Amino acid sequence: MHKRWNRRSLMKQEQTKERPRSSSHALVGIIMGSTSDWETLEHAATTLRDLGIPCETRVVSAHRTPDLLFEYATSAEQRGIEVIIAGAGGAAHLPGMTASKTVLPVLGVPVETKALKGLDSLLSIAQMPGGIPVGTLAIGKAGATNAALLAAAILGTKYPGIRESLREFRMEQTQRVLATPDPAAADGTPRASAVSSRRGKKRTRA
Ligand code: RP5
Repeated sequence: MHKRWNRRSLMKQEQTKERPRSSSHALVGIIMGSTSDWETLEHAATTLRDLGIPCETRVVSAHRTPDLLFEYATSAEQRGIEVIIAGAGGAAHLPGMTASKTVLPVLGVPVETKALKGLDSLLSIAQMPGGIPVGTLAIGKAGATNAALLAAAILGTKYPGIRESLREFRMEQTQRVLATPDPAAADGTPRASAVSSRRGKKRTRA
């Protein structure tokens, strides 16, 4: 029989573990199929660092080191990891195989490839069979950054401090966009209206 959870018992559980074990204890595990994927996955690591979320980074290849993949995925929960970000390119089996060996949320980042521009990675990661989900992000840098932000949102349901860091990040991002409403004005390029009004003045003088 399935155990029935109610909100009160869940909240009681959360009260006992609402803080990470220590400020440096990794909550997010970032794994990638190759050192060549670091160029992409470093954006996940940087974003987590900016949000103050401790993470660990490892090369774990589904094809070249399958035993290590199994060991990583099966021990992650016990080691205190709460979300796994897995990036891979081509026949990108790492996120799916990791998800098959843990109940932790796994976020997949398709790495852009030379041959197929990452479409191969995207489809390999996204097309999981029903029953083993991988939260699949966009190809490349945007996907890596968003994987970290999504990890923060997941952790934010448990850690209020992380939720507030994420809220602050979003507010700053909005402010940055609003601060530069006209990119032409910002880089010194004259605006179309200013150019046409100068032309109009010339015509008047002639
Ligand atoms: C995948 O093969 C890796 O995730 C990487 O994106 C790709 C190429 O790996 P390398 O040949 O650069 O090591 O398993």
